[in-house]
Amino acid sequence: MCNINREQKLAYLLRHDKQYNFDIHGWREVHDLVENHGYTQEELASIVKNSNKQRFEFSDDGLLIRARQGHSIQVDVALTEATPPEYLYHGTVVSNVASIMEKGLLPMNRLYVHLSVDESTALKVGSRRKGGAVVLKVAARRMWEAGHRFWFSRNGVWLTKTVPADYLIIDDK
Ligand code: HQG
Repeated sequence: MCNINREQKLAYLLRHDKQYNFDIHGWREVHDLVENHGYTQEELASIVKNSNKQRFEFSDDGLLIRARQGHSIQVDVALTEATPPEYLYHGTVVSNVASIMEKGLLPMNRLYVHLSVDESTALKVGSRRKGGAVVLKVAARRMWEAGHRFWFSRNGVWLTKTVPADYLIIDDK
């Protein structure tokens, strides 16, 4: 069984912890999490295996662990650059929409804007926050054709640096 709070704490420790000196590829020593943050090897293995979004991975030798995406710290987690499908989706809340339609989608505290391959996933992302969820449709292929770069993480999240408002369509289903 995977305790969601322990997983969330791990997500923080692997994506946002400015106190730790991460390797440039985002790896943190398993030993550090065991010694200083109260995890056991078994608990970490269980979280990595059972994370519903497959957020984390171990190095081949099992000594290091990292998040696959979602960082605010500057790391290069070997994302795959790729040509996006015609449309990708971004889940947000009503109160952000006016600002987004003015300034475009910005990465805010993270390194990238996060996009989903389908509307239902984006709706779940938007529903994490209070306020009505809104799904924005992103004309991703048109952006790519205009020179914007896209990557995807090993757990299937699409990433780009910013999405100018011209490429956004409000899906009010
Ligand atoms: C919004 C979770 C106003 C943006 C999820 C979002 C995702 C703007 C918030 C992943 C804006 C940033 C990322 C603008 C963007 N004006 N608001 N110009 N541009 N925003 O958490 O995409 O469970 O950094 O719409 O499932 O919500 O952690 O990004 O509401 O995949 O693995 O600013 O985090 O994955 O919020 O979520 P976030 P996000 P995990």
